[in-house]
Amino acid sequence: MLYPIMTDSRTVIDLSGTWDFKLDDGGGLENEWFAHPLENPVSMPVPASYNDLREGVDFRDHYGLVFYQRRLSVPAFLRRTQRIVLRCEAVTHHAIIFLNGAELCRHRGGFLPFEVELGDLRDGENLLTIAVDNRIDYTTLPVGNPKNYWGGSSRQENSPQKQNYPNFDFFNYAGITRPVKLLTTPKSYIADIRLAAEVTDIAGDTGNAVIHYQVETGGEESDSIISVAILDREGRTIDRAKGWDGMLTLERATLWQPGKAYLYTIRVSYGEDVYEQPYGIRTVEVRGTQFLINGRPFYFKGYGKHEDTFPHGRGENLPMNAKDMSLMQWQGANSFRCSHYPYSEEMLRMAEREGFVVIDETPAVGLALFFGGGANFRPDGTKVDTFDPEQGMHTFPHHREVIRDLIARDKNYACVVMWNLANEPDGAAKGAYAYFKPLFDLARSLDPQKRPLSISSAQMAGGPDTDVSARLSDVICLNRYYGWYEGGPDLIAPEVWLRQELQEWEKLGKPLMITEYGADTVAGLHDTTPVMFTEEYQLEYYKMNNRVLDDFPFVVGEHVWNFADFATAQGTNRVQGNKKGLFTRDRRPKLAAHYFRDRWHRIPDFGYKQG
Ligand code: GCB
Repeated sequence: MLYPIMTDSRTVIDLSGTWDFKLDDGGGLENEWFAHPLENPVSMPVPASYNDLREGVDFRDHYGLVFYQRRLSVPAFLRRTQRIVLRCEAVTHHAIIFLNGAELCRHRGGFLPFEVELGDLRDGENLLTIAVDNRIDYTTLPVGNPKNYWGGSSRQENSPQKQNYPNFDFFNYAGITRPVKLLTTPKSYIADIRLAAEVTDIAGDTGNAVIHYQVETGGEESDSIISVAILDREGRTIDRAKGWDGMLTLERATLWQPGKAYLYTIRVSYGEDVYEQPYGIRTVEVRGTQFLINGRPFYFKGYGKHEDTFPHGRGENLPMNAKDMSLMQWQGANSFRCSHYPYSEEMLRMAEREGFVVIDETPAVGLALFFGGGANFRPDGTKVDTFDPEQGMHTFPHHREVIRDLIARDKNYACVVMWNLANEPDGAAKGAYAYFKPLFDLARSLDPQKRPLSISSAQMAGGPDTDVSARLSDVICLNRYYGWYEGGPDLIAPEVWLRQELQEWEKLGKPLMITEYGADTVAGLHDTTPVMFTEEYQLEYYKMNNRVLDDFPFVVGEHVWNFADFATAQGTNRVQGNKKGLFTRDRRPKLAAHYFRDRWHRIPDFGYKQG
């Protein structure tokens, strides 16, 4: 799926702005709110999560549909000559699109783009309505619970007011969270480009590269020929080819490197249509216990993040993206994980330009009935397995869809070096292998670059003998909280346990990285004795954990949890959100942020461990 850009043949019209908005009263669809201008709407910015933008719990915790609406006029000359497509970058979680009262399409999933052609635009004004559904359950990703298993009281469960009960630890923000755009293309158009490079004779920043390309076209029949060219940063054409698929050859190509991005442009023409794809040439490979980028052993320094700011919620926040990138660079980090859902393409495009390494993740979080205790028992006391075909979770079809859509969107990014297919699934459960094996196979078959695959494993999935990740992942990714959930406030025994656990994983002969470790820390809480929740405890916690990680050559990276504090559902163990950030939610550093700054500037991107 191509990112929308303007070229000699294409336009993009951003529909961001203030839209009309109304919470459903339960009868919005039945009473066809989409067929007429909304009665008594409120103003709502697009893009943004709506939850924190008006006061009151009913608004913030609304359950079900909301309606967004705006009028739309499209110049007649464009309608005559071009194909007009509505593109939603992300609607969380499910969308129904209506144009002039008629349903155009439905889309499930809140973090990936979808497009629909607008064939029936009228002269003058058209009425565009997007109904957005925030309901989550055992068929959706992320997963919602039927009841509150996360520290709510039974009163809450019996309340007549229906609610979402996220089976995950971040606030269930909803709405039109990324831009809605109109894009136009010629009637015969370039639909997709797939790129993968083979690089040989790597020396320093260069290598000899052969880029394999495949172009897909769509729309009206045409006998036009596809031409492909690769241009360097100065706009010089380096090689050309013709046809649906083929090869471009570059001698001494400049490689895309962490911290030193170099992007070529792949220019594709087909009849009237022209598209330009930025492209970084690099290789990624797991060899033995090493993670190689351009043939050299890379060490991941960075974070699990969230798209979470006040008051936008998960709404795209370009200034904060820029600030985050700057803070990550200030700290000497080189990578982040898109925990726990695909991030906006604006963020990926920034990482691509800045040479920041990304682990791209599906929204498969909450795929475990072990959370909260009690979720996994039938009334008769027998256990329900997460992947029980009847009473377990039914996320498989949607999981397949999001893997397909994620790779369709992000396959050409050099910054994306690994696909993480799920966060903390019930990896030791009966049926876990049967569930995940086809998903790994699917991801491998779809990715033209055959990137490594992983799952971020929960402590409860156990060690290499029980956790399905041991059999399937190319890189073992562990979320571990030794010294917090495991053993905190003691930091002595947890150090021993972490060492013991890593010794077990080491026997597998695969590289391992820590994709989460952290301790809740309320900024401004201090003590001479490092007690839990103080900034001093967070610091000691990380020093202990890092001491262990440094002793294991097969550990190829450390991603702290989390880059910044973030909003969650309410519960007895969350103080206005999750406070494990190295930075506060408004991006002020805690003590540990300075410690990591010092540490990461001393750890090189390459060759830190002699694996
Ligand atoms: C985890 C989850 C993450 C939580 C974190 C925590 O293991 O992957 O979503 O926020 O723990 O802080 O408890």
